[in-house]
Amino acid sequence: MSVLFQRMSELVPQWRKERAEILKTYGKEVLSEVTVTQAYGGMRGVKGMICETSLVEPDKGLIIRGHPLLEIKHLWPEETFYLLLTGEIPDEATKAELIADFDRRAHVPDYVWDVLYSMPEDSHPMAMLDTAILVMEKESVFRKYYEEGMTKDQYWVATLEDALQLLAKLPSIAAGVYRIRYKKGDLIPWTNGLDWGANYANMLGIPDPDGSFAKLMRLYLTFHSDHEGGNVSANTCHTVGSALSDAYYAVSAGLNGLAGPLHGLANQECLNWILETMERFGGVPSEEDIRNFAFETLRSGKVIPGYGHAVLRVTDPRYTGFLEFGMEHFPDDPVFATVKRVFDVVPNVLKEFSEERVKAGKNPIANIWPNVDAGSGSLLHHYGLREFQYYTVLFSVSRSMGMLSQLVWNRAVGTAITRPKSIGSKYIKDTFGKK
Ligand code: AMX
Repeated sequence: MSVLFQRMSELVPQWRKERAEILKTYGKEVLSEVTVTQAYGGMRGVKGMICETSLVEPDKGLIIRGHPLLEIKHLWPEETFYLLLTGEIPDEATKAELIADFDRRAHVPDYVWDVLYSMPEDSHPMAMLDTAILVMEKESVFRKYYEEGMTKDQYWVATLEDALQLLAKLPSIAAGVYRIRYKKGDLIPWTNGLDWGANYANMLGIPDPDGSFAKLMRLYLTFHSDHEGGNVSANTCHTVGSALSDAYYAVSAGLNGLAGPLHGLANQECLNWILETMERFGGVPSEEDIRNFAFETLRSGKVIPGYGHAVLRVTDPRYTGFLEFGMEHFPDDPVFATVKRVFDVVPNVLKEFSEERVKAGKNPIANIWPNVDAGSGSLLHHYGLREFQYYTVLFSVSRSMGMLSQLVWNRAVGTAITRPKSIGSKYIKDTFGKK
């Protein structure tokens, strides 16, 4: 048995005990009240689900299992996945074991490539990725064992097995999607002994003479891995998984949500805005140029992409980490230099514009600081990865770690099927109209 399964076998009974004690002691306490605005407004801020893998604090950003992100940015994705699952950072031997375990599981069945090659040439890369995951559903050991009468206490074991199989194959599939969709030539095979992030970087086929693209991929995969449980992809994966649909169904569903423009697509819009600014001013714009262009964007009724956040109220630490990477590796890259200069200017522009909005009776802009998407695209652009539609696939490979570890945890503690109560507008008028 691998160290991961061994450690999980020790932890799962503890988690179950803790859950039972919490429910017994605090089961009747009230966590959240829900206003009518929240019910109409995407349940924003309603505390109604449990997620142990990570937390997003408005004033700190992403915290994975108690570790603020920038304190663990050195972790490789394998270590991040182990941390998400167990709450512990693995030692070097365990990390090496995980890398070897992915080697054993990395082979992608031929039928996946047949399906991908037969999809329309103009398919969206996210549709290709999600289709590939779904077509592999027949490999699910969870479904197989469930049909054979597996007992509930074994659900997490079969789910973890599915999770490892899927994760090991995702870099090859995602890189394959890139090479097929954008006609980059033959597929590049998985290299045994190379880690998950570096393997993905290598299979994309992006030239990487100094190995820094592989470093970026490791950072990127760790940074996007999880963002607590309520975001669209995690929440969708959780809901589908709560019906005991297996990991292939659940992750594919979650990624279909990530494909939406309000979720995983934002980073391509950010890069577009940066490139538009550069095109307008013929290179790296001055601070004054950026200020004028930002106001022009806002006054035309558009948002400044990459700024603002539903939860965060400070600079996203993931943005900070990416900025540090760019400063270390290519501070003079014009697109990166523009991103940095935008950061020096746009928060003040948004502050002023927010004040104008308030005077006009509109909502303030709750967060004037950059989110993760403000900078990541410029780093990918530097390495020549310029097929913007593909960026969400990179995000997907990473976010699958978070979704899968949440799924395993939920199976381990036996979270119930999701079933919030919905009401109609009549209920609201009847109930509150009488007041
Ligand atoms: N530029 C202009 N206006 C903005 C703004 C921005 N960057 N951020 C927020 N606002 C506006 C909102 O559109 C809203 O206007 P409205 O009341 O007229 O509809 C008002 O400020 C209040 O919104 P909020 O409470 O500050 O934000 P929110 O929680 O409703 O929305 C978000 C959050 C991210 C959708 C919003 O900040 C936005 O559109 N940002 C730009 C797009 C972006 O960067 N998206 C990526 C998010 C990160 C991710 O999930 N990948």
